[in-house]
Amino acid sequence: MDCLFCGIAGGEIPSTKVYEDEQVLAFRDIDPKAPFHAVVIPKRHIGSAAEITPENSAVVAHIYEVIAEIARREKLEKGFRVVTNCGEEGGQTVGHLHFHLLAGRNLGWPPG
Ligand code: D5M
Repeated sequence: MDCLFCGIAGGEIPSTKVYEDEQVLAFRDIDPKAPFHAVVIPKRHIGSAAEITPENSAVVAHIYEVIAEIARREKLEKGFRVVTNCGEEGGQTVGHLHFHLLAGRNLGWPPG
């Protein structure tokens, strides 16, 4: 399977890591939309949020623990936003489940 984020998780494609454990990798977004912008992924391939099932969902809870840990490490005490784009109209461009972690400015609502 040709998947960009599987390549990053496997180390074949370089990234600037902000967190890593056995199940999860977080790295700096290549096209940041906020002063702090990381992408948090499960290392094991899940195509999108639409493919989360009872069998693979445990990693999603772990990802939210990781996000809280990154927020502590990066001192995002003023707040942050977590975004998952899903599918064409949801704005997903990479077909591997990922969570954008954005912080460092006032984030507008609703999103575009
Ligand atoms: O988000 C996909 C995100 O992935 C988008 O914000 C750019 C980012 N991206 C794409 N390629 C790379 C590499 N090589 N390193 C770091 N970040 C990357 P989506 O929600 O699918 O539009």
